[in-house]
Amino acid sequence: MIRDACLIEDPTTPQEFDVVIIGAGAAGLYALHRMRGLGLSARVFEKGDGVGGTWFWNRYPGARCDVESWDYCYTFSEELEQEWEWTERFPTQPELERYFNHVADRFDLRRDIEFDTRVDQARFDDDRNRWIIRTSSDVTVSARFVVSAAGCLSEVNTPRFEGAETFEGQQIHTARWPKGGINVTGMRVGVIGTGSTGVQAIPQLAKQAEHLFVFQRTPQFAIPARNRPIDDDALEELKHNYRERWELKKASPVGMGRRPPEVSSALEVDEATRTRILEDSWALGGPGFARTFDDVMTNADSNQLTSEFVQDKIREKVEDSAVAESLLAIDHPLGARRLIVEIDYFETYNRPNVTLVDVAAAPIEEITPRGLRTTEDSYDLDLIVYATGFDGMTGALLAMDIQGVGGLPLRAKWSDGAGTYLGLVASGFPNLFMITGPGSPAVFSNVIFSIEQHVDWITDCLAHMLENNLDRIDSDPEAEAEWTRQVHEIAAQTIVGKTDSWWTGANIEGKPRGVTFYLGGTHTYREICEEIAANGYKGFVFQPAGNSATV
Ligand code: N01
Repeated sequence: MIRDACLIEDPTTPQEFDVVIIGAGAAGLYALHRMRGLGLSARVFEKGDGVGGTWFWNRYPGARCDVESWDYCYTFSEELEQEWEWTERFPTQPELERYFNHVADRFDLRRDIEFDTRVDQARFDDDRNRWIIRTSSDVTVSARFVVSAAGCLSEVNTPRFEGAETFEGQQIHTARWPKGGINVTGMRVGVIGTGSTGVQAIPQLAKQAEHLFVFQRTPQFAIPARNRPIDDDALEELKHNYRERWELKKASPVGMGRRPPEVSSALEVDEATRTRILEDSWALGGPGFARTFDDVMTNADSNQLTSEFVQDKIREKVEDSAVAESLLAIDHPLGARRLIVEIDYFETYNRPNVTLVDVAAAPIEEITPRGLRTTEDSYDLDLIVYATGFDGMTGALLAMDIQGVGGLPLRAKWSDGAGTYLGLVASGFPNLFMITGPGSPAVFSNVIFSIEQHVDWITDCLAHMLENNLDRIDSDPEAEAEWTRQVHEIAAQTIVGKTDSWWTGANIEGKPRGVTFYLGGTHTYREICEEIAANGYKGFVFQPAGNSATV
């Protein structure tokens, strides 16, 4: 345990911990487990009343993960892998919430988690090398280290529409869906937003609502999930293959246990072979479609051939040709926005109780007491669903008042864009680690696999500090500037960022634009992180205990 760590019960003195962890989602739970393993005292603050993060909050109808269950799970415990039984290829929100609850119980994590408690402020005390953390319960604690596991898609984005406060029905963001659900039977429901969330919720809401209006601003590519139950034989095979899959994930650019594509470019094969490969990939379904060929994300011609294939497939599913064309008026290459994985989405527009409203052509003007008005028409509604996404990557971090050395607010440091070293630390904010922070691969990968890699790296780094009696870690500003430059340079070589979306920060008014993901691949990222640690944590600056000199 670090020298001065102790729990002080005197209410006038802040409780002291070695580590404060923000959030009890996939990242926070694993971080707590590993910090305990180092013998550190840790406290997790979680604003919800349960564990699971994304899978605690996103309870909207149809919510499920679009990474396969056998990849979207922890790998740190073989016992956990063997005892947990996934039931579907793409797990639902309730199944994932059960999984994270099981993990919390199995590893006895709850006793160090304070639920219903938000971190409002974290201030670095330069003299003592400690963070002073204030929570929404007006409690102040101090910690040597802070690990933010606040999530990269947790700060909701609810656009402000004129008149929203006058609406007499119910309005709700998808990530705030109530635990008991909403019975939409007999309701006229309006959904704003057709990203991954809207596309999952729309088919489910359509089954119950009297009428569903979908307000679509930007049509997007979506690939069929081809979800299926996992039978006993498949489960046995899965359990048998977890280790082999782990090796595949480690070698994969997106941390998934798939084999690399059959051919690297759509352009290197004749048309018949290309069509056969695309048909096979379409039949397989799921997010792997974006990697049907290696160069879909980098070569415009390869991308166009793949995009046209998908558009033809979508056209076949929609009976009304005008509706089909509205769904297909896609203004970006496939993969330039997060590829959506769907179940019965396009077929839903063949239902008589579903209307697609093009709000790019006729924008939403206001919300009225009775519903919603566009520049062309009015819609009477009982429920408005905001499937309008999140302030991604930086939103949750900047929602807190984080102040580094000299009281510098993180908001000020990042006012022109988020600079970090490895997506793990930001210079001037010593002893603060970010899990899936801006500048890391984050959700551009199988995020739970990336989370494990981040947490393992942070744990090794803290072990190094304990062994060497080091009190403080910061990044060298030059190393940070160089990493951030590389992040932007690599992004510029791909189609990511070539169109507006949450990926570029364009969905949030006033947010600095730019891709904040490391797109060089999670396998490369992992190697870089390991190499930096092996080279004496190159690019980091440490301070020995009891000494203000840096090493
Ligand atoms: O959010 P989004 P999301 N007027 O930002 C529209 C992950 N995820 O929650 O594109 C009208 O993608 C907006 O329109 P436009 C995944 O990483 C994973 O769907 O800005 N419309 C868009 O259609 C995903 O990428 C899973 O023109 C407005 C929608 O709202 C990320 O979360 C499931 C508007 C927002 O789409 C975010 O997905 C769900 C306005 N004023 C999510 N403002 C799985 O694993 C916004 N919109 C399956």
